[in-house]
Amino acid sequence: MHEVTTLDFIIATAGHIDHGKSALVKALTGTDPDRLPEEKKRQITIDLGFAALNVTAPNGDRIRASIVDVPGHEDFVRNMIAGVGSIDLALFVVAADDGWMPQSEEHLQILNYLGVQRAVIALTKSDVGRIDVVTSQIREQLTDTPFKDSPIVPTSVRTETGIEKLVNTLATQLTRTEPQRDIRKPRLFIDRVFTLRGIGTVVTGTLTGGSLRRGQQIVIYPPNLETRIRSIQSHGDELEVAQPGMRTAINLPDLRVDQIKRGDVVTLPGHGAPTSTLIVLAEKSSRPKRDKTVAHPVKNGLSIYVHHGTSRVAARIRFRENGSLQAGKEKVAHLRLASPIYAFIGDHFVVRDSSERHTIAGGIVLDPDGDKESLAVSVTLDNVDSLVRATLARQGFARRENLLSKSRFSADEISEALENLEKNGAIVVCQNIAADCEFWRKLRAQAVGLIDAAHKESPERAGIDLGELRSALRIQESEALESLVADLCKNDFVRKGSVIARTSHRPTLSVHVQPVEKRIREALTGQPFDPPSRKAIESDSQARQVVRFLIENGDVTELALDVLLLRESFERMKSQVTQFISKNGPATVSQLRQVLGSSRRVMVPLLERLDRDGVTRREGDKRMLCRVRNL
Ligand SMILES: Nc1nc2c(ncn2[C@@H]2O[C@H](COP(=O)(O)OP(=O)(O)OP(=O)(O)O)[C@@H](O)[C@H]2O)c(=O)[nH]1
Ligand SMILES: [Mg+2]
Repeated sequence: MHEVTTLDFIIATAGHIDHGKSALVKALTGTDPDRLPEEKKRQITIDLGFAALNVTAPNGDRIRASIVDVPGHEDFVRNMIAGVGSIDLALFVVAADDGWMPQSEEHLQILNYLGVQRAVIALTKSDVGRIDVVTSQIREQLTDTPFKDSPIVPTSVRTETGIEKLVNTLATQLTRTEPQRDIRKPRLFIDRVFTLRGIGTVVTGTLTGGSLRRGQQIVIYPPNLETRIRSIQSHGDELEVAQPGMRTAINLPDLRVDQIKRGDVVTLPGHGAPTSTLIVLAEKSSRPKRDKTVAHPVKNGLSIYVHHGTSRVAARIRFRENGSLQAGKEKVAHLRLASPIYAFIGDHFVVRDSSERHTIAGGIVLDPDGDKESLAVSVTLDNVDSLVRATLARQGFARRENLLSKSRFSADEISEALENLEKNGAIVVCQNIAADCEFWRKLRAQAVGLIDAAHKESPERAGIDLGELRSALRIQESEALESLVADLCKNDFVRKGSVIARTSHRPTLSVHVQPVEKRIREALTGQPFDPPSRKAIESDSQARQVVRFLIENGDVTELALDVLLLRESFERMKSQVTQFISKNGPATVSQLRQVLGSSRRVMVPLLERLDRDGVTRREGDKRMLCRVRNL
């Protein structure tokens, strides 16, 4: 037996001005979507209107559909696009008396650019029109579009013809529509912001990608405002949780109305940030156009408006292979936006000209964090495995938690893909880093080359400093270096403090500097407790190299910047100091200096060192021994 479920969907109207969209919404739902006084006065729709349609599907499922009613006037296409950004089904309206008109065409293209796959066509004003003629005109117009097989239902709000049939047709279509996915990355593109007395700021929008809960901490991008949801409503009903596919109103009492605007996005923190440079796959419709501006290719470097979600942003478009974008073609392009947007991989957008009179192209986001160097290849955007591989192939590597965070896949789906791909050897996963195999192999080989070169060039050194390795490899992220080092240290390499070396590497001085070493050892042995200053010993670069080697190897102790002692001299001094004090009681620097035959220059840092090491303790101008702790 079929279990009855409740499904939430979003329908939006579309179609030329005066073709009867709002009248139809009223006939379907009882709600007049034209709510602004100016709309009532001018009898046109200016901004978005909303209504609820609850129906029972033929299989018994309850369908809660929200209808977004859009304006048809050419001056308000911008508002129309804001209304159709995240919809499941278009209610495409063509009046039987007028037939196909300019905004029928423009709205169709907008829906296509936004990837809307389903539509029901209402042939309105059937009481005054030519049903057969216009029906075949519509069929012809829809050839080669995703709506080519969409049902056409003649309606009239005057005679109430076809309204019931339209409701049933909508219900049937929606039962065939996949409900919106919950990937735990909710996004609510804000379409209205207002304030209610005693309640405060309210924002509304269509929820996609995940649910929002009362009391939840949210962030609004791009202004980057963090706040809590006080309450949630959908079509006037109080809700604990709003689901994807719901028209949603949320009360944000801690924010002022002027801090938020249409186009901003409500989401959860932790999934990337808005950006203003994007890599996209731009497309231009092949539909024949008499209007030159629309038919004209999109030129490289053109100033445009990008409509994404409910936002509209000025931008400049540049194509990867220069040239321009011809009708019927698609091209990878770089968008530089005047202000950032919060876009995901796979998001659709619409491009309008800078005068905002024409819809000239559309596209899909390939990389929301793209820069010029990382111009993308086209990939299968709906397959998480291929998206992971392509992203890593393009970027080289990524931190696991950042990988595809701005995509239409959940964190679990991405983790699973990483595991599978690693198992199959298609990618490398090391600690927190996921990397492209070829990239990682090259990076590793480069690192090995640098380590070997360091051993060869400076055999006296313990290895290569990690900071040096990082800058030579040009790795920005410290986590990537950590993973690389961990990977190298699995075999053949070893990390010692901030240095990495081959396990087999034993620091040695090269033959030609051995006389220098001899001279230095002699200098330090001559007067072991009061040797010459470091400056005197490090007379040239070879001497400096040897001193560093002797310090790294522990043969020489660096007491102070300018005071070097042979390790054995240091140990002897230490034991003579302790012996003297234990025999004679606390002693001054001067006493100890005389007993040991040293100088203040050496004695002061020596005693400070012994204090630090917990051997001696200073009291007044005397040193005493620290009590030996029973360990
Ligand atoms: N004869 C007839 N007139 C209709 C019908 N539906 C709507 N109209 C009339 O057409 C005019 C426009 O209707 P609206 O519903 O406002 O049209 P719209 O498509 O919403 O217009 P915009 O939102 O401005 O694009 C109104 O005067 C309606 O009374 C119909 O089925 N038959
Ligand atoms: Mg209207």
